[in-house]
Amino acid sequence: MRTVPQTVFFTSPFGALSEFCADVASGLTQPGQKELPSKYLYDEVGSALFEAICLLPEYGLSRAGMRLLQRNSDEIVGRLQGEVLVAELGSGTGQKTRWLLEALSRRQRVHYYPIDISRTALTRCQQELGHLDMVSIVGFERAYIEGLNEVAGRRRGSTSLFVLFLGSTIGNFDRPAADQFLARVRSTLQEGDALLLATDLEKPVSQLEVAYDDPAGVTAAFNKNLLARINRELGADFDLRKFDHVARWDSGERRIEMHLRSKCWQHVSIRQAGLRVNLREGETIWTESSHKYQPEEVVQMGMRAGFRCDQQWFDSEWPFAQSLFFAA
Ligand code: AVI
Repeated sequence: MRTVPQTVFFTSPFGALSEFCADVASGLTQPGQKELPSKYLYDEVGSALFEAICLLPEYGLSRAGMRLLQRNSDEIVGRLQGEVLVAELGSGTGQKTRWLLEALSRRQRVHYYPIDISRTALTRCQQELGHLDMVSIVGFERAYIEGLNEVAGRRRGSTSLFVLFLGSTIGNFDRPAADQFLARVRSTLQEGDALLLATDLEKPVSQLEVAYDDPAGVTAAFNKNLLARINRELGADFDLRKFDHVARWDSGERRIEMHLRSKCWQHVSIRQAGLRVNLREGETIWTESSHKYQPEEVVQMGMRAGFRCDQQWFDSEWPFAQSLFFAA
């Protein structure tokens, strides 16, 4: 049966710019290490650059996640009980989700709720998935937990929720913040609801360093675009040529950190924040962390948040895991 795809965006009109301005100001004026939150890497240019990163031979992460879903979606979906509503945290372009939705649509009508702070991502997701038979899409332009609460409010009767967190974005949270985030996800769920969580696994440092500092310079452009975004949106005057992209492995925290290192002593003004910032030669602005996991660590992380791990699937080419949890 062919159903007419339904797409509705619930948009978020307030406060985005002033929150960005406040976060930039506090990250660049805090004592010690200057920081910018990684969520701001993803404006329209940054999202396009991230998609280009995913095509790089050095960056195997997203292809691994995709392969796992392509190969195992029927099995994953087969482990879910009864009717489910699907909520995806950070839909991105929706490409990886296709396999799961197709598998589910072979057994039920699918209500799919992508949740993303980027309207562009939701639109791309609709373009990618909107034509699937038996699938209706209602996108939420929201922060993850806020959107998830709204989706949870739509459940009826014995329908359960199947939450997808597929981009391995959990790795961009510090470990304690990842625990807290999963606990917040759990608190919006009922016993028996499911969570499919993607995580990038530990691998040789040389492989990680080149994945986050590719020779073509795409990741460097992705990182520097954050400064360009601050220029565009907050009237700042960062000179991107005065910064180097740096990707370094922290063996204690088991994470790749991305920084922007100032090549010289410089000052920058950010008009909308009414701020002037000094940077020393060699000083860095920390823009992202990407934590890498051991498989058992992922199981434990889910358990601490109130889930039980049902099954994990691993990619054989690029160490990466999809872990299926049920709310306990
Ligand atoms: C979105 N996230 C999982 C990516 C990662 O690998 O941590 C973001 C990224 N940063 C640099 N390259 C890709």
